[in-house]
Amino acid sequence: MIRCLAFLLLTLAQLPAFAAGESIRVYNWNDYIAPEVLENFQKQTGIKVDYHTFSTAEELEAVMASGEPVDVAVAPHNSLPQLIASGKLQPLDFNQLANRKHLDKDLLKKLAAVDPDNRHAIPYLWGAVGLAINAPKAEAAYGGALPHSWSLLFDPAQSARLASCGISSLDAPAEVLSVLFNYQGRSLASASPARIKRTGDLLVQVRPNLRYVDSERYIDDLNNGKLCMAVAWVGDALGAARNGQPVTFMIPDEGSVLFIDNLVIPNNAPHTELAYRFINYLMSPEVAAQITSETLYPSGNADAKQFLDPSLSNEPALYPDAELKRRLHVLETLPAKQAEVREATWQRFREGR
Ligand code: N2P
Repeated sequence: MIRCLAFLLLTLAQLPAFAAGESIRVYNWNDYIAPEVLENFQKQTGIKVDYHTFSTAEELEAVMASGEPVDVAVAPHNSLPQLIASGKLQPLDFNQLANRKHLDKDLLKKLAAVDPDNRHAIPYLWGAVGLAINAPKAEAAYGGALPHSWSLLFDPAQSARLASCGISSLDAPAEVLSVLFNYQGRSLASASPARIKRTGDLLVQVRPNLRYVDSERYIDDLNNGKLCMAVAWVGDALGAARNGQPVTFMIPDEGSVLFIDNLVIPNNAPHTELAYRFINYLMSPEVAAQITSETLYPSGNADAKQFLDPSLSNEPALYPDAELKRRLHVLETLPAKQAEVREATWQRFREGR
């Protein structure tokens, strides 16, 4: 009888701590996790993940504003000040995040500028914006070697030469406007609303040279050779190369922006305790490495590196060297008035009119 009871207790101890049927609702960017990570979490814990994706920061903002109950979301760093100020995020209980010790300290320091003391956000994946270039197609259309410059996009005469082989832009107003200001030798952070509007006019001027403005559609099109140049997030560009396309990820000489995407627990999360378990799972170095290997975005987890294939831990786009780091700046957060002008300008660009 005693032996039997001991066996039963042992068996119970090995079962997931949560009864089947519990679930959490998660919102993440498209193509931003390894599917087996979700499957393994569900298998190991019995917690079902009701997984949703979005492809623009604006979509996530709409979800957060709608009051829909969400347990875990992946929010860009430049959305954090507004989310925190409006009370949309829970301050984190670090005691429930044992794997927090693996996080990249430099990244935490950068994040503290938008989330004081790192109270609300856990860096998940990050990276640069650049140009994904299918060189054989682009050089043929351009008529020779390509300059290492954002002029390929922002100079209307240059982008017109590439229009026939297909250009696309991310639907990412903060990133693209910041890169354009930087290309012009100016800073978006200190720009007046009038200046933002004028700079937006330049974007509208090159719009006819672009096929579309979309942050998801370009992934397939790069993979199928249907575009020769795309404003891209690093992992999406490296993904096309992994799929055998002659696509390279170029960070032009003028430099570019960095984004940091973060795991957060919204204030209205119905299952906070399960949310912590999910976040802590994603923060284990092996799991973080699995995610980087699949998505090709650099990890917020410093200890993930040792679990990566050397082809990835030696990839400069994932682990930039000092020279590249100097040319990358963290995407700035704009005051509300400037952000409004940026959005209005962007509508015109996105729709192409
Ligand atoms: C991957 C999404 C990248 C997120 N498709 C950039 N913030």
